[in-house]
Amino acid sequence: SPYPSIKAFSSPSPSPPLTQDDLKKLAADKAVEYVRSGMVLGLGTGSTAAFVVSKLGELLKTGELTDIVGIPTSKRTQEQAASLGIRLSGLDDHPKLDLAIDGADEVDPDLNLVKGRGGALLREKMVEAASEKFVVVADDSKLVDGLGGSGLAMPVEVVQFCWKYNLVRLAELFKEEGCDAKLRLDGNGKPYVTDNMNYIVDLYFKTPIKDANAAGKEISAFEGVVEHGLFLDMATAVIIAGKDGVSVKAK
Ligand code: ABF
Repeated sequence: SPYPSIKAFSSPSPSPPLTQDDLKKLAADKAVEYVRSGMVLGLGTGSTAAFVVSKLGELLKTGELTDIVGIPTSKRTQEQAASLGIRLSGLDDHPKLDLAIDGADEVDPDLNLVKGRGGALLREKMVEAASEKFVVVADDSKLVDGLGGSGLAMPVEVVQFCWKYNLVRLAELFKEEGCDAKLRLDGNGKPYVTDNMNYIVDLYFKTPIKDANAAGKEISAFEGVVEHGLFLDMATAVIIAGKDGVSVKAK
């Protein structure tokens, strides 16, 4: 035909929408911009943090970063980082970190967090509390108005001994929030065992936690509770990736 096809006039087809993994990677790449050579760095756990670790591996390989010491927050992260040739250490040798980067399950407007659905909350909290700066990486599905408001689990790590005793006490503590407490199971229907050989009781709330500060203190006061997933006043910045781009909220 003498006429050019309509296709020739049409604008290029729009790029496919970003997947959740694309968003996680965008947040991870932004966070890695905070990393400098020579830093002692807390390495988080979870799929978003895994993008951070692999980006660090790339930059060490190209020589854009040098002399990084990583403090992993789980055995999983330890294995990933080791496979990328990242030098690793622990809090005993490096009790002060320059920066920790990790994911989160919920982020509230004041940068308070729920963490630990990945099961690594104890080491995460220890490493992140020891860090001068703690940057959170997340996609925008993690934003909530109040902690516990996503309807997903808020984990509490408990010792194995008489775990049910604490499960019942935890459910009772959050009666007003309509709390359902469940022992976390692994893929085989057996109790999930953390890196520290403890169990996890997952708390599901019908309404957000009324006073997260008070709740954190009350949970910690239970004998046999090792740690909980409320990370309050710990994050120095949160990097959120959404379909409209990446935003950084800092304290
Ligand atoms: C870690 O990984 C945990 O504290 C949190 O539970 C989880 C988030 O995982 P993902 O990035 O895969 O959503 O940060």
